[in-house]
Amino acid sequence: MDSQSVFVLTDDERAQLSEVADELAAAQPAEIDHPEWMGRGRDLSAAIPVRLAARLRQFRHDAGPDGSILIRNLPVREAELPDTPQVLGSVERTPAHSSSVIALTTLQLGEIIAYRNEKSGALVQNVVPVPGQEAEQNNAGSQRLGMHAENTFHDNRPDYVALFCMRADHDRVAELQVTCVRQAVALLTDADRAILTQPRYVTPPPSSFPTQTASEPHALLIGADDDPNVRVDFISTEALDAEAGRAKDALEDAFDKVVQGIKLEPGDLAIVNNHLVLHGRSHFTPRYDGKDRWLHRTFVQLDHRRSRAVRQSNGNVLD
Ligand SMILES: O=C(O)CCC(=O)C(=O)O
Ligand SMILES: [Fe+2]
Repeated sequence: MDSQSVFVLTDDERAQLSEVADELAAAQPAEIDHPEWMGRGRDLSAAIPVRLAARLRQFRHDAGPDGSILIRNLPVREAELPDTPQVLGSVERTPAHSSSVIALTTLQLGEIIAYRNEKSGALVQNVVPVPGQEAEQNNAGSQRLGMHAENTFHDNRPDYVALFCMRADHDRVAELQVTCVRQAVALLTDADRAILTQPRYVTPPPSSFPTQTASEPHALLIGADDDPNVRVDFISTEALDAEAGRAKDALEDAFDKVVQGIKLEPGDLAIVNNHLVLHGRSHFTPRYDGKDRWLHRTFVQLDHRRSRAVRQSNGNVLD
């Protein structure tokens, strides 16, 4: 990654953030999804180390050449962690130190959101391997997970996806893979770029969203010619005609050429701009012994008004 995409907390900053996380973890009512707990989190997000807040502020303005940031040396109390969960749809409901760290940091970036149909609408979610799900193209699997923008089908896709590592995989081979459209588009022909900016693609919802319908036809490259956004999920986005399909294949090749692997370690938080970056994961081998790879995940939205019509009572969960 570009050096500006990696931000390492000093040990003093880590201790400061750890203290703020303890305060949030103790806030009442002890329910992450309660509006009052989240409200306390917004307040306390102003007390994170100022250098980290400033870096997040710059990242919000411009996500840089990688479109993502890797924050290292965040506090994780490894000795106090419970076993890695092993169930489908695993989420955090009761505040703990680690869930408070990701909540504080990502509330400084924007509003944390979730989807009612996914992970039961919980605002802090777990990414863990689940027995029997190994081959599934979702975050409970452990075979290679294809490159995707998060919730590509949805009109209110998250602006950022944040992944906070508490445990690495046993063999230390699992890589979060990220690939940025800012590097990929330079590898495309003008003819392919022109096709990719036309609404010649649809993306169906994943099985976890049973009540949702497929997207309207959409382009894969959107906005500024010299710095477009990307909207594609190579697991599920379908071309509507053969020529559009060939351009999608060329786009996938371009993204594959500039992909970067990040072996997340405990205390690492990767935040990707979901308009510029596709993410996926390499293969790894879970043991289901309570010590498997374990990430917390949050989604962040910048303009909360944009989704108000699908959020009841001005809450943080989208229908
Ligand atoms: O396991 C990972 O590193 C990423 C999984 C993923 O795509 C997600 O949780 O959104
Ligand atoms: Fe994902």
